[in-house]
Amino acid sequence: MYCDPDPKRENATLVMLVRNYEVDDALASMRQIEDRFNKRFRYPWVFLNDEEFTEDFKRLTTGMASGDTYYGQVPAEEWTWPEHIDREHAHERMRQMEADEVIYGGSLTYRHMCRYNSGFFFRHDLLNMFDFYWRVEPSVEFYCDMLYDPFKFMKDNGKKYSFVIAMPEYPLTIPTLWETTQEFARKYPQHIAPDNAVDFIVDGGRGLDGEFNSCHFWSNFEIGDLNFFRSEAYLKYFEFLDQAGGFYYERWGDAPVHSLAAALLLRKDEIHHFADVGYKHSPWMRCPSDDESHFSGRCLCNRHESFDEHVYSCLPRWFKISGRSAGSMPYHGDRY
Ligand SMILES: Nc1nc2c(ncn2[C@@H]2O[C@H](COP(=O)(O)OP(=O)(O)OP(=O)(O)O)[C@@H](O)[C@H]2O)c(=O)[nH]1
Ligand SMILES: [Mg+2]
Repeated sequence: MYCDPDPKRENATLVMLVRNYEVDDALASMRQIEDRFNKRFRYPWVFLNDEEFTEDFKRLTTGMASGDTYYGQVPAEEWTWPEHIDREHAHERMRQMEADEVIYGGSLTYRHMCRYNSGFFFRHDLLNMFDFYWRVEPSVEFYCDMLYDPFKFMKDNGKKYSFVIAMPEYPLTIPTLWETTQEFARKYPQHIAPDNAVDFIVDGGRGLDGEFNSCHFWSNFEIGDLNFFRSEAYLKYFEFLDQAGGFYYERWGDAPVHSLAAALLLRKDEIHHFADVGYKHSPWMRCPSDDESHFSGRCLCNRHESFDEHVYSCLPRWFKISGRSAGSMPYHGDRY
């Protein structure tokens, strides 16, 4: 158990999986989160890497952090293909996906990364001591001050997963992810939550029998409850997917995996859309649409260029099933 010296803080951390050579991009993300939020709270940062962090990386990122910093290496056995994967077949599929110009279609390390983010990051030794995490990637941008503690908001409101951007996944990366998920749901109905968000991922009210509409939460931003990922339901789901082999024979991303899990294993009221966060992970940005965020000077972004307005945004589906609307800004508790 992580023993936080400040009782005002939640048992939570910022976390970044990152390579040494991405240090400048990591610092750029950190600077923004520190300025917009963390300098008032001083939450710790956990950095994870499949290789050892360099002294330079550690010194620079520790210098940028207002809270404590921790550096961990991913266990080698969690960053490789599992035994049951037919490597020759996987290589063949990778060559094919590369020829089909699927983004990262030919990359093995990208697959290791997606599998790691799907099944392991939340049980790394350094994260075992925390309840909540905020995932940060290198080179992301935050356009708005966050004047309250989102971890406290999550905890006080029973939220277990959250997002800012939702869009369709590229179907060529996940040809059999949905049928594998349907199989899981048939085999383990006890893990499917009542009042879940299946209507976000399947159109027309057809539930688990329908087709996946490819909508997923863009997981490069996530604030979530680590105990959800460490739950029996999620671990069973990950294990089931891992056995099916799609992390390697296809190119299942952690975003659709986390999203399908959140949509089916959680109640929909346990998922939160942070409507007040302005955020960019290239090439897409989104910006709060309400007047107050702009007239107060809290945000600096063009709401008319927001991905929320894009025809590909899945946010309207979320609003439909959650009963929220673009302008509604839920109460977020105390400001500091
Ligand atoms: N340590 C380590 N981190 C990685 C590796 N590959 C990706 N990551 C990290 O995993 C996260 C996701 O990888 P990205 O390359 O950003 O993947 P993406 O967001 O789908 O694609 P782009 O950002 O558009 O390139 C980022 O935080 C990366 O820094 C790797 O081989 N080693
Ligand atoms: Mg990225």
